[in-house]
Amino acid sequence: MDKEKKKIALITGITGQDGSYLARFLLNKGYEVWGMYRRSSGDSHLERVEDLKGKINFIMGELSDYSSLYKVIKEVMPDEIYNLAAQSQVRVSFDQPLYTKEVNWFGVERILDLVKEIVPHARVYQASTSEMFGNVVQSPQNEETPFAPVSPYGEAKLKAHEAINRAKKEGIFACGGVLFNHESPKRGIEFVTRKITEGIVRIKLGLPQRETGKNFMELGNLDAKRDWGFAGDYVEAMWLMLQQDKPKNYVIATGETHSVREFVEEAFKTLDLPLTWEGEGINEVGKSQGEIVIKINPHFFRPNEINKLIGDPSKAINELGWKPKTDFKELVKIMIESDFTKLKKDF
Ligand code: NAP
Ligand code: G4F
Repeated sequence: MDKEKKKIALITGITGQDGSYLARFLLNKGYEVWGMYRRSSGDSHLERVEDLKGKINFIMGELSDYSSLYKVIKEVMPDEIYNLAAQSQVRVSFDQPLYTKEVNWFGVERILDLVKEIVPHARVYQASTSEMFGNVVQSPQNEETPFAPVSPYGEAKLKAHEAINRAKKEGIFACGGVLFNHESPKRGIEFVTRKITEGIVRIKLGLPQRETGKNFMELGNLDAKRDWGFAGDYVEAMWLMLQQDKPKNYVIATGETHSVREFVEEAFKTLDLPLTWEGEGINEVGKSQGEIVIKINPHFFRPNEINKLIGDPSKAINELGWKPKTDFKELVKIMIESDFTKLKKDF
């Protein structure tokens, strides 16, 4: 890319998992990258992007505040906007439904309104989600599958997705990437995959669990199935969507589904630890070398659960030339190795 004509990208949610991968990807593509972060009482939320200080521009902004978004967009004047910021935890959305809608739905309406006013040429990527499908019967899910969300998070994201479709009809280049679960060593510890890899490494090293201080992990529904990919692969798809001739929505997934139980089993295998299951329902336990290492805690169940998600990424493969590069086993290995290295250092 010509130095004088660097494209300007604005990433909201720069401090999150995807923001940190996408910023690196766009820097490599020669973009001038601006990352929007929100106010916090400390600096710790910047840890995923610590090494990007001096390489990208950081700008403070808040999705629930129109005037702050106005200032951000006016100052950055982006060519591409990647709206990754969100209250992204499904479980939390049941306890904070209105806040979740304020940020995940109205935040998107605010951005689209400002794009129309200030930068109508800008291309907009919206972080839509497989959570919008709910417990739909069609499997695997693709771009034609009807949406039927079962959580406030899914509902808010669907409203935002509809706003994106509306903006498209009004002439804005806006795309909704319907991304299935994607994970990495940078995944937040409150999501199940990272909770598992970090927790099992603690078991391997004989360290107490971070959450409970005890020697066993607590998990919720072991039988939910998700289509898990690697975040580093998925940010490329976000960028590709904004480089097309026409704005379209795409499903981004691996096309494989695994249960939480299978993720746990694979993680134990990766660390050469034995694992057996005993009991049923909330009394089920996971045992390793004679010790109980996993218990079920109903606190982690959801009022409404999605039992199985599996995506069909054919449209993205055919039209974007995108494909997932990291398979399930490799993903578990990458996450385990990273947690092992981190915890071993502090040990
Ligand atoms: P994440 O790690 O939870 O990051 C979310 C980001 O949003 C953080 O930077 C967070 O800032 C920021 N944020 C939250 N509320 C905000 C607000 N009110 N104003 C401004 N910023 C705010 O999520 P992720 O995994 O990177 O996911 C990125 C996006 O993709 C999210 O929109 C998520 O809903 C969506 N998505 C994710 C997946 C997945 O499997 N990862 C799948 C489909 C869709 P703090 O650091 O200050 O909290
Ligand atoms: O890791 P999770 O919390 O991810 P979830 O709910 O699927 O949401 C993630 O993926 C969505 C895409 O489909 C994104 F839109 C969203 O932002 C987020 O990134 O839970 C995965 C599964 C669920 O079925 C949950 O019930 O794991 C089950 N689970 C079992 N025990 C647990 C636990 N989930 C969490 N977080 N913690 C547990 O202890």
